[in-house]
Order: sequence, then structure tokens, then C-alpha cells
Amino acid sequence: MKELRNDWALAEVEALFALPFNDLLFQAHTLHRKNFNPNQVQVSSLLNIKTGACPEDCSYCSQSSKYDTGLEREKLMEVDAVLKQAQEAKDKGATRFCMGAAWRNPTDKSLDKVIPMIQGVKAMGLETCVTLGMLTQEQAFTLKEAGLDYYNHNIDTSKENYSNVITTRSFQDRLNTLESVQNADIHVCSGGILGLGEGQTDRASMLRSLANLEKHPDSVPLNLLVPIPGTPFEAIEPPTESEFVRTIAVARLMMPKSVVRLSAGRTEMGEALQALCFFAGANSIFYGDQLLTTDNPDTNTDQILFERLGINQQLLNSH
Ligand code: SAM
Ligand code: DTB
Ligand code: SF4
Repeated sequence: MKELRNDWALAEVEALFALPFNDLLFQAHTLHRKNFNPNQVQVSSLLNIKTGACPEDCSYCSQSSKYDTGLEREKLMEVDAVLKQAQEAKDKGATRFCMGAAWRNPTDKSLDKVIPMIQGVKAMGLETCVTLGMLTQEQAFTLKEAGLDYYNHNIDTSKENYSNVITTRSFQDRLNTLESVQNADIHVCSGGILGLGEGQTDRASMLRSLANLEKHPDSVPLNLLVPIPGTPFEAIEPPTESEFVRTIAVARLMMPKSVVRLSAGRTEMGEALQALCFFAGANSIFYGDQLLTTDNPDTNTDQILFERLGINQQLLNSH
């Protein structure tokens, strides 16, 4: 059997989801150990460089102009302020700095303002990541030239559930941007959110879309919805904990060499659930007190978690 597959049939993915929990976790963990050090977790920090007033209608998002979420809009940050935050993230032990903007897509003019941020962060010895919405092929090449390492662009949910979540763009728009990013030889970071009213078949379909890309995303963030008051999804039913862990395990089995990130939603997760996610194959987190507009566990809490689980001994000893 080919080691890295991109020809998954939906029924095969559903069959993985249907395995007894312990069998699924054992398989996923076994494969995880073959490809990674199981006690190492990569840490990325996030910064929202432009906040709110986004023209898209993503039903989960605090930054959409379509919903009254009480979020104050802020224009694009100055380069110096961004670099100061990047330095702080580095001092706390982050290895990658991800900058997000509430745009449908960047204009060429706004992209020009992001370039010195990427260059400055890279010069600090951090890996660089940005998430700016849809890109043209030209813009992807420009970002590559600026030295960008990763572009984050989530497919969010299944193709079938997409129009229940977002109507201002299509699933295919997302795939087109991912293709431009891959063409420009920038590492792809793409994943989704659990808790958008999807069922297990949707979760299987979303992972299938990611794993069947020409090349697997290098990084796969799996977010648990952070419910935002004022959005259509403010009171939606979350997935069960075991279903969340299953999704991580299936992602690990389908994309054995990709880094799977346990992303938003960790403030609501206890130690045992996060530990299970790391066992199932998650090996990255967002680290730092803030995500984009919502809280993340503070760095002390994460240091204690890592210490208890014996994760990243090296990082812990040096900070
Ligand atoms: N505007 C750009 C875009 O949509 O690609 C970049 C920023 S956007 C906030 C980045 C990603 O954050 C979204 O694709 C979504 O997966 C995730 N996200 C946004 N709000 C979230 C929430 N409330 N809970 C979990 N994940 C969320
Ligand atoms: C990703 O998959 N999750 C991050 C990052 N990529 C950009 C964003 C999470 C946002 C959570 C809600 C908020 O803080 O606004
Ligand atoms: Fe805008 Fe991105 Fe939020 Fe959608 S997820 S509303 S595109 S900031």
C-alpha cells in the first residue's frame, strides 16, 4: 500500500470513524509513533493584525460585519507593534508566528503592508505564517518571495455542509486558493472546525477533502468551535468529546506525516481530553493567552500541562 494516499473513498473514511474507540486510537497512535516523536508538540503563536469588519458571513466568526458580536474593529497594525508581539511569543517558546487578518482577500496595497511583517518575523528566527483570506496566484508568488513559510486557509467543514455555514464564498473558492499556495511552494496549513452542525459523514468528508489534495497539507488545524454570542452559531450543540478525539485520530491515519494541531477550543478542554488528543496524534497547539479574538489557555497552564504529560522536556527546561 502507498504510504501517503490521496485517493480516499468516503466509505473508507467512514469505516475508520466507525471503529471501536480503542482500536481507532491504538492504530492512530501506532502510526503517529512511526512518524513522530510522540512526546514532542510544536507551538505556534497567533496575532490578529487586523480586527473585525469582515465582509464574509462565516456563521461562527466574531469578526464578520454581518453579526453584532460587540467586537471593536481595528485597522491593520503597525509593523513595529507586530514585531514586538512576535518577540514576546518567541521569548515564551513559540517556534512559529501566525498573523491573521479579517479580510475576504487582501488588496495588493494591503499585502504590501504585510510583507515587512513577514520579513521582520522571519529575521527573528521564527517560522512565519499568515492567514489573509483568498489569494490570487500572483499574490501567492509575492508571499513566497517575501519568505513566507506557511499559509493558513481552512476548508472549515464538509463541501456538503459549507453553504449552511458560509454563503459569501464557495468551497471551491477555498480549494482554488489552496492550489495557488501549493503552486507557489508555500507550506499549506488547512483544517477545519468541529461543532458547525455537521454530522460524522461531514467530518469524514472534510478530512477526505484535505487528504485527497494533490499534496497533504503540512499542517492540519482542528478547531473546536468557540461559540461567539451574536453569531448564528452562538448556541449550537458541540460534538461529544469522543467524537472530537476520533476526528483527530482519523486525521492522523489519513495524513500520517502532517502535523495535526489541536487548535481553538482548548480553554473548554480538561487535561484528560487534551492528553487523549495528543495520544490520538495531535502534535501542535496554539500557545499564548489569546487566539485571534478569544481566549486561549495561558502559557503557565500549558507549561503545567506539558510538564504533567512529559511533553517537550527540552522546551520546558530552557524556559
Ligand atoms: N479571514 C481569513 C479567513 O477566513 O481565511 C483569516 C482569518 S479566519 C478568523 C481563520 C480561521 O479561524 C477560520 O477559517 C476558522 O477556521 C477559524 N475560526 C474563526 N472563528 C472561529 C471560532 N469562533 N471557533 C473556532 N475557529 C474559528
Ligand atoms: C486556525 O485553524 N485556528 C486559528 C488560526 N487557524 C488562524 C484561529 C482560531 C480563532 C478562534 C476564534 C477567535 O479567537 O476569534
Ligand atoms: Fe472574515 Fe475569516 Fe471571520 Fe470569515 S472567518 S468572517 S473570512 S475573518
